[in-house]
Amino acid sequence: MLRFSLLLLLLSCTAHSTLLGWVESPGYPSGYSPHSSLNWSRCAPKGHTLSIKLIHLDMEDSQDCENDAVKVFSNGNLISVLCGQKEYEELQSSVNPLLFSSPGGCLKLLFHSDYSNIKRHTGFKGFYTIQDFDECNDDTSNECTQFCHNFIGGYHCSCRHGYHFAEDNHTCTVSCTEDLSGLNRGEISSPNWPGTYAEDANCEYTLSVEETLQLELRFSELFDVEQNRDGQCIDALRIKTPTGTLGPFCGNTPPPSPLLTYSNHIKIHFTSDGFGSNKGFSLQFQTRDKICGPAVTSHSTVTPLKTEYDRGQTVTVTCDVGYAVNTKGTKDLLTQYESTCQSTGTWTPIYPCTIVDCGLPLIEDNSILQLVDSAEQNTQYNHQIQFNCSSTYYTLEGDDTYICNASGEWISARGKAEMPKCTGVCGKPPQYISSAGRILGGKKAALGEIPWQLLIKYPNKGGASLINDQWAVTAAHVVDGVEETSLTLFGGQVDATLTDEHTITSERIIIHPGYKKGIASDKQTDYDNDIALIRFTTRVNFGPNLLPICLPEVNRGVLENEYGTVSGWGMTDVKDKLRFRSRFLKYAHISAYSQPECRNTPTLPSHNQAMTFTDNMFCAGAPGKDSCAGDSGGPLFMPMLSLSADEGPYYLIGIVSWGAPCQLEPKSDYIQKGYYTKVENYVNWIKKTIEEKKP
Ligand SMILES: *[C@@H]1O[C@H](CO)[C@@H](O)[C@H](O)[C@H]1NC(C)=O
Ligand SMILES: *[C@@H]1O[C@H](CO)[C@@H](O)[C@H](O)[C@H]1NC(C)=O
Ligand SMILES: *[C@@H]1O[C@H](CO)[C@@H](O)[C@H](O)[C@H]1NC(C)=O
Ligand SMILES: *[C@@H]1O[C@H](CO)[C@@H](O)[C@H](O)[C@H]1NC(C)=O
Ligand SMILES: [Ca+2]
Ligand SMILES: [Ca+2]
Repeated sequence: MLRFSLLLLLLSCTAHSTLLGWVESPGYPSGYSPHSSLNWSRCAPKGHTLSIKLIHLDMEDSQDCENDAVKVFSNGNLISVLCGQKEYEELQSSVNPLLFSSPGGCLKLLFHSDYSNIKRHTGFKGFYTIQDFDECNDDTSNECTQFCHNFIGGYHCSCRHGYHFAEDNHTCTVSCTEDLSGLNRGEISSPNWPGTYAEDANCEYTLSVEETLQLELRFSELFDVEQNRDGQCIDALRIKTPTGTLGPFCGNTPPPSPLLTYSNHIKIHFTSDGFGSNKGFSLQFQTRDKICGPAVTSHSTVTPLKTEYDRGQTVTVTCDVGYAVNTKGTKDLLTQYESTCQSTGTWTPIYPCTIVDCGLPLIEDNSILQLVDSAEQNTQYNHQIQFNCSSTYYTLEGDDTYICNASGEWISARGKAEMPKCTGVCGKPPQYISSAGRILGGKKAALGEIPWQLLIKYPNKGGASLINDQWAVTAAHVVDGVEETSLTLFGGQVDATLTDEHTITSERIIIHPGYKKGIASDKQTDYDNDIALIRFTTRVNFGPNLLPICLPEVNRGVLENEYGTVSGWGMTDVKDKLRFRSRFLKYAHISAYSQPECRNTPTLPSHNQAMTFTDNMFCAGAPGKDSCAGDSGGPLFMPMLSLSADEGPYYLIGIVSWGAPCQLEPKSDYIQKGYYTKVENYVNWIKKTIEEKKP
C-alpha cells in the first residue's frame, strides 16, 4: 500500500510518463544468490525518452562495485554503476535523474553477483517509464526559427503573423518574391520597409522590359543592410543580369545611383539571416535606351574612351601589347578593329584579344641546333627560349636566348630575328696526349692529330679537307670528271687500309667555274682555280678524330718562309721509298717560297711548255720535303702542326695542286717545290656556294 502510493507520487511528479513495467534483481525480494545475473534492455519510441526509477537498492558493497554490481548503459555508454545500500531519497535525488535515454534511444541494465555473499542482500527494484521528449526546451533539438510547439512524440513550428514557412517547414519567411515583368517603372523595397525587414527573407524581384531598353535603378538615400565588422555582408542585396551579378551590396551606403544594368532583364535578390534589426533598402526602377559600356573585350582598350556609348556609335578596339585577334598563323597579326554599339546594348563585332604565341621557332630538321628543354617551352608573348648545340664540337654562333615579341616573332636580347647557328669548332684537334702513336722523325700522323684530313681512294687517289659537317674542299683536278654522287671519302683514320671508319658519300661536287677542265676533255689544265667543293649526303658526326679545319681570312696572304704543314697519304717525305702510296697518313713541315722562285715553274712531263704561275697559287717546299701526286687535294695548313696540345686553330691555307714529279732518293738538300691553290682567294666563293646549296 505504501509502495503503491509512493508510485503514484512518483508518477505524478513526472508528467506525461507512462509506466511500462518493472525491473528487479533475480530472487528479489528474498535475495539474490551467488553467480546470478540479469541482462535487460528496452528502447524508447521516436520522440520519447526512457527512464528507470530505482526504488530499492541493497547489494554487497565493494570497491568500485567489483563484486556485485548493477550497470546502466544508454545507447551502449555506461551511465551508472551501483552497489551497496541506498535509501529511496538518495536514489531519487542522485541516481534516478541520471537514468534516462536519448530521444528514441535504448537503456540497458546489467546485473551480476560474484561467487559469495557474506550476508544475504535483497537486490534492487525499479520501474521504467517512457515520456515525451520536449524538443522545444532544447534549441539543438528543434529547427523552428520562430515558435516551437511540443507534443507527445514530436513537435511542430509556427510563424508570426506575416510570415510563412519556407519549404523546409521550420524556417519562417516572408512573402516577398514578385514578378514585375512588363512594368517600365516602379518601386521595390525590402519587406516591411521602412520598418525593420524580416528575418530569413529570401526575396526575388523579377524585372523584364523590351529588348532595346535597359533597366536603371535609383536607390533611396536610406540604406541599411546588415554587415559584419569586416564589411562582409550578412544580409545582402544582389542584382543579377544575364551577364553577371552586381553586388552583394550591404552596409549603409546605397549602391551608386543611377545604377545602369545594361540589361532589359534582371532579378533583384535580397536575403537576410535570422538575426538583427535593419531597415533594408528601397529603389525606383525605370527604363532607358540601351547603351554600350566601354568594355568590348578583355585585354583591349577602346578609342574614343567614354563611360557609355549610344547605339550606332563606333569605337576602335586595340588589343593590349602582346595580344591579338588572330594569333594562329602568326605573321600580320590583327590587333585593331572597329566595333559598333547595337540597339541591344552590345558591341558588334566582338573579336577576343588573345595572347600572341610565337610557336616553336623553325629550325632545320636533324639540326645540331636545339632548344634547351623544348618539351616544356611556353611560346607565348614575353616568354623566352634558349638554344644550345647538341655537341661540344660545335659553338653557337649568334644569340642563345630569344624572347617572343608582341608581333609573334622570336627576337634575341640584342634584337636579332635570325636564328643562331651551330658551327663546328674548326682547326682545333682534340687535346690528346699521345706521343706514343707519333713518330717524330718519320712524321707519321697520330689518329686525331689532323682530324680534318679526308682520303679519296677512287677514281683518283687524293686528299680533301673537312670544312664543316657537310662539306669538304679538295683540288678540282682530283674530282674532275667524277660522277657527282659516286665519290666516297674516308675520315677519322690514319690507316688507309681501314674501311670501317667514317665513310662519307658525296651528293654534289662543285668544281670552281674558273677551272679549265683537263682530264675529262682530254686537254691539259693549267691548274688555275684548282679547287672543288664536295657536299655529303648526310652530316658527319664530329668526333675527336673527325673535325673541320678553319678557312683563312680573305686577305691573309702567304709570307715568304712562312711554315706550314702538308699532309696526305702520298709521299710526303722523299726518303720514304713507298712512292706515291703510303699506308699511313704522313705530314711534313714546309715553307712558302718567294714569288720569283714560284714564277720559275717547272715543265711537267704531260705538258709541253713551262706551267703558268697565277695569283691563285703559291709554292712551298723544303729540302727533301714536298707533296707528291697522291697528296693532291689535301691540306697545307698553318701554323705548322705543333706538338703542344694547346696549339691552333689551324687554317687551310693551301690545297695540294701540282708540281714536278717527286724525285726519289735525291740528295737530301735537293729543294723540292710544290704548287698550292691559294685558299684565301676562294673563301667568299666557298661560303657563297655552301649558302646557296643549302637544301
Ligand atoms: C545481453 O544480451 C544481449 C542480447 O541477447 C547480448 O548481445 C549481450 O552480449 C548480453 N550481455 C551480457 C553482458 O551478457
Ligand atoms: C512540409 O509540410 C507539408 C504539409 O504538412 C508536407 O507535405 C511536406 O512534405 C513538408 N515538407 C518537408 C520538407 O518536411
Ligand atoms: C648545352 O649543350 C652542351 C653540350 O651538349 C651541354 O653540355 C650543356 O649541358 C647544354 N646546356 C644546357 C643548358 O642544356
Ligand atoms: C618583333 O620583331 C620583329 C622582327 O625583328 C620586328 O619586325 C617587330 O617590329 C617586332 N615587334 C615589336 C612589337 O617589337
Ligand atoms: Ca515532444
Ligand atoms: Ca540579419
